[in-house]
Amino acid sequence: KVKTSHIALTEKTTTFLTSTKKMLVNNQWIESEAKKTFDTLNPANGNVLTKIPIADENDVDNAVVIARNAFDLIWKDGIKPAERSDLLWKLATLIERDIKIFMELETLDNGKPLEKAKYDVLGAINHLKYYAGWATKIEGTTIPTHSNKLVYTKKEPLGVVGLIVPWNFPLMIAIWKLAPALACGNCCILKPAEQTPLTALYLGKLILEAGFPPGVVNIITGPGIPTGQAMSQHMDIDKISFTGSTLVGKKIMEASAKSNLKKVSLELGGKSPNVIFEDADLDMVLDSLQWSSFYNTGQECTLGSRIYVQESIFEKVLKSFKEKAGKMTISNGFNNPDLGPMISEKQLNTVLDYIELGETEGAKLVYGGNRLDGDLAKGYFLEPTIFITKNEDLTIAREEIFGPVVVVSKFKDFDEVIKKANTSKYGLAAAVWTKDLSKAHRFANAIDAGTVWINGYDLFDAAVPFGGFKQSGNGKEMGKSAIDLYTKEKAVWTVL
Ligand code: TXE
Repeated sequence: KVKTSHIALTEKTTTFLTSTKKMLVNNQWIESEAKKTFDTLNPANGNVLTKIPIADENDVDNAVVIARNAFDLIWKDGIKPAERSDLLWKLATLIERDIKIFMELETLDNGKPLEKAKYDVLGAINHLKYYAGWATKIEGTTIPTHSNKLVYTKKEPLGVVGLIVPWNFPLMIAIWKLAPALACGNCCILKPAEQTPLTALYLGKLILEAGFPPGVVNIITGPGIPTGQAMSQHMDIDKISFTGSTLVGKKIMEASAKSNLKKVSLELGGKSPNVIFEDADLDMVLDSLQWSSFYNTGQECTLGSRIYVQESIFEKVLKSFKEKAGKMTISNGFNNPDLGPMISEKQLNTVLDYIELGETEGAKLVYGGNRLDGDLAKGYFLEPTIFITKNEDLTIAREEIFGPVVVVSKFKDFDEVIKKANTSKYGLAAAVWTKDLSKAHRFANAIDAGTVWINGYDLFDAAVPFGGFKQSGNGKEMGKSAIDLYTKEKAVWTVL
């Protein structure tokens, strides 16, 4: 039973929540063949929101056959780039119309504060509009070789692409993948995370309303095993685009190698350094630090989870950081707090285990560390948590925790902090705070990370490539780079 009585949901959200959830394949709503389902929960109180189908190998296979036919028969040659562009723009305007419903569903399913869910939906809309522009601008080149040869290149769609999405930004990351994949002319099989399937399924309704031809966008649901695994092992999926854990990213690459060598792009974990030099504008730093450390209850791949502060300002920064953390509000996302719950009991327990380990390994817990009780006891709420340490080898300083937990440490000078910052196996993002722009750019050169922010944090735009180095993944989403992720380049030689 859906318990939402204390929340005034819009009527459309309630109707959607109480309807039977099916998967979208060939523009039809279908159950899984085996009729198995799982529950999706509200992390603010642990209540079951609704039942969701589990797609097994057969269901995945069925979706692939449909997507392949749609690609061969309709989408590949029968639709002009300008029509793809129109469809993407139309989808963006439909999401705009239903923004409140998306926000409510995201808050129910993921727990995030309603106003923060709005940023995600706006991000999704911007992405669709940006890639609607790209659909008509995917061009090849002509290459001079010999005077009696004409050589040109074409960028062709890959065919059928599988898009596997995590639960931390469910709609937004789905669109980060769907928008460029469709702009490039692929047919898609989208699998949302099992924790947060609702916005993807609602999106399916708008896919139909926008008028996408049957089989072009298919949305199937289920856990990593069997659903995601069946996708990554499938012999007729041309590419998997994945965002999630490094562990699963490796499994997907392995499955690709063992099946059809499908292309794989991966956006994985991080342990991003946030470096504060003594000549930084401290007001700017301190306005940002609580958000770069705890945004989305720390469930963010770019989280600035390793904070390095130059020794002369260490105490001052730490004092103010603790005060700001202490003022952050924590509550059900519908109350618009700073921080909502964590996604699940499992994730909460993982993070609590890291906190315990941090203390046993000798880091000093200077703020937080506790699950919230009282009115919030049924949900998965955790205090923002700050450790300090001198030891870079601690587990909590090396591994991605994926919760509101940061480790702060001191550094003396530029060379020391670069060395420390670059020790990580991850290389997703990094930030540097200083008024000395020459130093900032030397930092940007020296740091091994796919994104560097100077005097800011978590800046994103549909036009700017995003993706990690080292074990944070491969391939760049967003911007022009995503066009390369969803196309293959063909060279054509002509003897004149
Ligand atoms: O991720 P999973 P989980 C990291 C973060 C977090 C950890 C575990 O450190 O603590 O991962 O989270 C699908 N084949 N990130 O367990 O399992 C799954 O159904 C194919 C970082 O939730 O990687 C879901 O759709 N697919 C991150 C998606 O993979 C599989 C975001 C992500 O789930 C699969 C989330 C399999 N064998 C977690 N197993 C980021 N980069 O932002 C699971 N999946």
